[in-house]
Amino acid sequence: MIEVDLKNKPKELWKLNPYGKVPVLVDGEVVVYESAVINEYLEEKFPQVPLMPKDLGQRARVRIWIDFCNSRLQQAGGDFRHGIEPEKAKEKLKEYLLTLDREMASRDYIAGDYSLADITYIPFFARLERYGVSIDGTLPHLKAWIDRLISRPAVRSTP
Ligand SMILES: N[C@@H](CCC(=O)N[C@@H](CS)C(=O)NCC(=O)O)C(=O)O
Repeated sequence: MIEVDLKNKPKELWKLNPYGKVPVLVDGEVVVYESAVINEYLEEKFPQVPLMPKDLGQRARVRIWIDFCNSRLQQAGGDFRHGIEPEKAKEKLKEYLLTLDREMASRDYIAGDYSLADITYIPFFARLERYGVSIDGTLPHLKAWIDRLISRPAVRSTP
């Protein structure tokens, strides 16, 4: 694993990813960027550890929740963090977290079994303070899901 100083990006990063962002996966000759695409690549490369359901409808559910994280939650969190209409971003964050709390009232994982959808939320949940978010007793189902995810050994052992 190569860590990159994002305030002083090396030229190599731009060669690998025209967006100049991390993460980037280099697998031999294959270069993959965009975390959702990296996750799908790893899913297809290592089918022995399935993180996508077989059922077509369930697969769509997984992708809907991946999209919710990337296009809504992460977007609002990023806006808050970078001071882009922060009040509006905070309202959006509250709305999205409430939606997730309601969803999680009836299940342990966001789209059935533990899947790529849950994994997509982990970086956000592991850094809630960055986004000015604290999860209190008003969002108990969301809190239980976050605890379930961040206490996984693979998550705990990730720096
Ligand atoms: N949609 C991209 C977003 C990647 C992203 O924003 N990465 C941040 C670090 S978490 C970054 O590289 N920021 C540096 C920059 O935007 O200049 C993904 O999911 O991979």
